[in-house]
Amino acid sequence: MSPEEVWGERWISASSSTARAYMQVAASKQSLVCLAADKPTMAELTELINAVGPHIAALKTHVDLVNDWTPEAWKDFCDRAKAMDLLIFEDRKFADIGGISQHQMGGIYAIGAWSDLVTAHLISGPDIVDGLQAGWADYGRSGGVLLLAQMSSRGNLLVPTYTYEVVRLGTEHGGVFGFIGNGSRPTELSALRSKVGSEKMIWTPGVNLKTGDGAMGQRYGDPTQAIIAGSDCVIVGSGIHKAEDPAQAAKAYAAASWQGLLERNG
Ligand code: S5P
Repeated sequence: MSPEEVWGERWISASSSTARAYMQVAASKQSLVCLAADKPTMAELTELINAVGPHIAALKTHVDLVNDWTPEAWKDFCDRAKAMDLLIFEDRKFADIGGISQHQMGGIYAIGAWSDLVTAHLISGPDIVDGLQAGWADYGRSGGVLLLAQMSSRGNLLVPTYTYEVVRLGTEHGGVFGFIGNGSRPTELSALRSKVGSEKMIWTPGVNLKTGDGAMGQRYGDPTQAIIAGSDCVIVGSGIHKAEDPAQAAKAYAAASWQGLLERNG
């Protein structure tokens, strides 16, 4: 199926070339899964991506939790992801003023040099998005920001009035790729989708084939239900990387997410 056939309105309304690139890869791999590669060593990260790369459409990293990080090993890892057509999404959850966020795209990790997407809170106001765009421009690159509109964790403070302000400001900004929504609660997610409209992406963590409560306040919902409710990508960490057979698990999440897209019908 062509991306337009399977994504329908979202494909037609997308204004971002990165969103289209994602939708194309997702359609060709029949997977709306972003792997949350939360492993502490470069060897484990490499082993994981080698095993699951064909079944995922994007790669999410937390560069600052890797114990043996080196620029060379990281470059190798990113090259591997690129060869598998994966967008690289650094989940840094920036939250500072614009100018500091710009410089935080640099530093030792040089996030602006290799990330295609980053997460940010909008708590400091909309200039953070310009700061992050300037951070990519410092490396002669561009990228997209995913704003946290909802969170999956229990007791979070992103109340609906805050969520909808994030959506209002974010939908107007060309540097915003989309929003993080709560994958564990389909009703909250449908409400978010109706506010966001069809142009921007919603990506959702808090997803596991085994639904219910996770460790330390994490909550999990079902991948198919999340896509039907309006998510465009399920972010899955432990469901894949803690499975006995991560490749088989990634395949199962891919199938569940794809089924959701077919049921949603665009
Ligand atoms: O609200 C959120 C936002 C994010 S980006 N809740 C989350 O869990 N995340 C991230 O998704 C979190 O940082 C982690 O990398 C991943 C969820 O991992 P899992 O092991 O619970 O699937």
